[in-house]
Amino acid sequence: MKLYSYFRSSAAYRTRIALSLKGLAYETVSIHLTRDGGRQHAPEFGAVNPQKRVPALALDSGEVLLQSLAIIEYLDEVHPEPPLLPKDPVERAHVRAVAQIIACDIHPLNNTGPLGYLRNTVKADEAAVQAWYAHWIATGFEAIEALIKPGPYAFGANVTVADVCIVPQVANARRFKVPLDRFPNIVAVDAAANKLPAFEAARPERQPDAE
Ligand SMILES: N[C@@H](CCC(=O)N[C@@H](CS)C(=O)NCC(=O)O)C(=O)O
Repeated sequence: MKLYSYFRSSAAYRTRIALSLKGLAYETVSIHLTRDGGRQHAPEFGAVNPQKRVPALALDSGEVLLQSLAIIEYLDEVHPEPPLLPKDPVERAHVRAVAQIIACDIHPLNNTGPLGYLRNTVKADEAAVQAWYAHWIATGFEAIEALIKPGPYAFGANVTVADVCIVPQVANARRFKVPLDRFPNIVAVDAAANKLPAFEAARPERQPDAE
């Protein structure tokens, strides 16, 4: 398999964690999201992913999968061990809710496109962009803090898609110096997950394209 990735992309980071947890080998194809105006916009990559974003996972069959949560659920269905979603439908819904708070409600507002729009079109200064970034993380994290209980992972003794999404979002928060002292559950879950080799291997600084 080939993972179209960028070391700093938190959506790619989620996918790398899932691949590592499943023990699956893959080749990294780095798509630099800022160099040359963003190499995701190159026609060759558009032919792989018409949405021009990472991650994309090219299967050995040549089929290309998009969207981190769709890719992760595909991996979980085809390689069920270890499971990343609980069997109980209610617990599955709780896990997916936390994953979606991050992937659907926090991350899209803090993504490259909206931040570029704030800077270049709205003409917001860096302090305003930073405040925007911190605001959407804090809003989403307030909900997640109330929904999880370190056990040591977000939903008990087994890693789930919730942890797979929390760790990269915490890394983004730290990179942008967003205070996390109001979120002890999230910080504890992040620390527990990061002790696992699969999470360690997926870290941005461990990637072949890390700068
Ligand atoms: N919802 C998508 C988000 C993918 C996404 O937006 N990736 C970012 C990097 S984290 C990207 O490729 N941005 C490039 C751009 O917006 O031009 C997913 O979960 O895979």
